[in-house]
Amino acid sequence: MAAYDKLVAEAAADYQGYWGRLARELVSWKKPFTKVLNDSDAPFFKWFEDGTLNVSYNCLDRNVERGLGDKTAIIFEADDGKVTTASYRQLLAQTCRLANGLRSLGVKKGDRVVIYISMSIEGVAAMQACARIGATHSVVFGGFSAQSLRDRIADTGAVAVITADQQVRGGKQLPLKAIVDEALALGGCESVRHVLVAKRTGADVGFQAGRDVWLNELLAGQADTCEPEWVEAEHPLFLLYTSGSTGKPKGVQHASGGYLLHAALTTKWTFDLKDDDIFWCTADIGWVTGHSYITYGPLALGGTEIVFEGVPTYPDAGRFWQMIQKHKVSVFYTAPTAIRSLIKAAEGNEAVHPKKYDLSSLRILGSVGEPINPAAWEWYHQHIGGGRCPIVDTFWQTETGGHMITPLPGATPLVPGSCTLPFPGIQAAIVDETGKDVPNGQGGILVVKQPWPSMIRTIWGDPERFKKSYYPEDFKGKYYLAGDGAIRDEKTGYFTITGRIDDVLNVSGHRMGTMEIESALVSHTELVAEAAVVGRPDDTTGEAICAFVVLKRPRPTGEEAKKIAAELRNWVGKEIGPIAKPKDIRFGDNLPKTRSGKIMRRLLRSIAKGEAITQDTSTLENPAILEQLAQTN
Ligand code: 6R9
Repeated sequence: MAAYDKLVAEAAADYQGYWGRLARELVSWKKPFTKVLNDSDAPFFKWFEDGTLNVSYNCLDRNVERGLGDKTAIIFEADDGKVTTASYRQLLAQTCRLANGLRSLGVKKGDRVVIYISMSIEGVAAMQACARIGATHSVVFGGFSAQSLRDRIADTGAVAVITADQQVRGGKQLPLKAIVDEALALGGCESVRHVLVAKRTGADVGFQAGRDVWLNELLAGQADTCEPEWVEAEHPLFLLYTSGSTGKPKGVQHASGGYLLHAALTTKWTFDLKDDDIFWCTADIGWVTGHSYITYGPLALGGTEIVFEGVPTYPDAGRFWQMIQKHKVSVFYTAPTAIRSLIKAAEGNEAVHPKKYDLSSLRILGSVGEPINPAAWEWYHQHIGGGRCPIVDTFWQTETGGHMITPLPGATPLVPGSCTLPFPGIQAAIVDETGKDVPNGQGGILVVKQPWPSMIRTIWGDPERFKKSYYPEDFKGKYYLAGDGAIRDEKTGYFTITGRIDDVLNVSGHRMGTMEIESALVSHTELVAEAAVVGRPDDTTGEAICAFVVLKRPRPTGEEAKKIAAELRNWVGKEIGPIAKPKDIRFGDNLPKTRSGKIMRRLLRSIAKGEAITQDTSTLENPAILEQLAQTN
């Protein structure tokens, strides 16, 4: 902790000097920067702006040049357990061939490329290849529907899509290319000139000559060296879509230099990554955690990591523990929702209990995506970490690029359920609605008072929305608003995140906007008149999605209600993706509204939880509806 305090003091005394020093130590620059931060156009901050670099050079070539060419970069385990590895030299060659292939198709610096592929070495190489030629990638999680994929392709104006014939998860073959075809057929994606298709299963898929290209054929003719495109530090490395409280998902834009710095630095300090570690982050590359702690951070440091195609419950719920044993994983990073479901599975079935496995290789455990409840924390600590391994509970967001509040392992004294203290250099604080600091022990709104290198640069194509969402006038446009509530412990100053303060739900660690799900429901124009979506606590998934729906026909009951609920669930699955399917759907003649016509969501939240309504309902236009909604189910 003395070292931690020293770093915090260094950042406090000379903020720019601190970040400048780290950017020189961790990132290799083609042209060194002379200026650390440019805040003249706040909140559009620029970091290291006159420096140039290439992110893929930093993650690959640099390690080969350091003598790590034969070191394993990626240990890939397929759904069926088959293992393939790639050394740094091999990953560099694969990335270069793909980068050359993209260039041969006319893809160049500044173009956007959408990647819709499952967990694979190809997926990581595709991201690295985009970075190599200065194309901005936007990875779309393989669980999103054709409609969601279309929206993202259209918003980015991508010139190419990289995908695979199929994906394999939990023993099942699922479509990828067919969904890309469907997405492109929906229209609005005329910018797409090419679809690159990797062969995963060899399944028969549609092929449009001229547009579609088999990846293996494209790569066969390419050289395995490729001159990197040296880009300015602020060049957009990627766009990643995430849910906000209103409107459609927003394309969070990240820069190259500052992002790479924080991805590398947090991997180094939060995970204490050492040369002989086997690091495993179980996230998907479709989420920000997969970007920072699979594709970029560990590779920038020359680490060895696992990339896993499958799911934690196949062939059984011992899969994670079996893989930790098999690959001698030393640093393991996963989500509370996975831990909770594996606790349930282990309690129900001795055979998949972690005690059946040798987990002695582990030295550090991590948690991300949602608050970890103390009971899950204790189980993780005892049964997975053998009571020996520190747990780093890392709070951060798509927008922050890397860890913001987290313990440093072995240093920070741990408290279950608390993400403890800000990462050195991050000015996290808790304020009230007017932006005034609140004293410890009193909850408030989580903000970050100073810009940091890996922060979101803008929302793609919508700078006004960026300003409004993250630098609202309430705080005089000065502080970054995370969208979470938090409280600091009176004695230790430790942070505990109390959850989102906006209309964003966190279901199994996935961010879902209630408005997005409502729009999907009401887009079923034949059936649905009106819909309101709220969250309720769930033991396994953290939060569960509850939809209150008014149909264009009389309120259904019994079997008919079940049938329509199933139809609407599938509809939402098709519109957004299976992760957005409501767990509960209740039908009403109406929704509780104020006299001015506003839906009173806080009442719906109480009903969804099964709580008695204690709130003031005097402004309600139609109080009788509450009883009806409470009865349904
Ligand atoms: C990395 C990631 C961000 C939201 C965030 C917060 C929640 C993430 C957390 C946590 C409590 C943690 N969250 N980590 N809450 N403790 N350790 O998850 O990004 O998908 O953008 O979600 O997730 O609510 O605002 P993203």
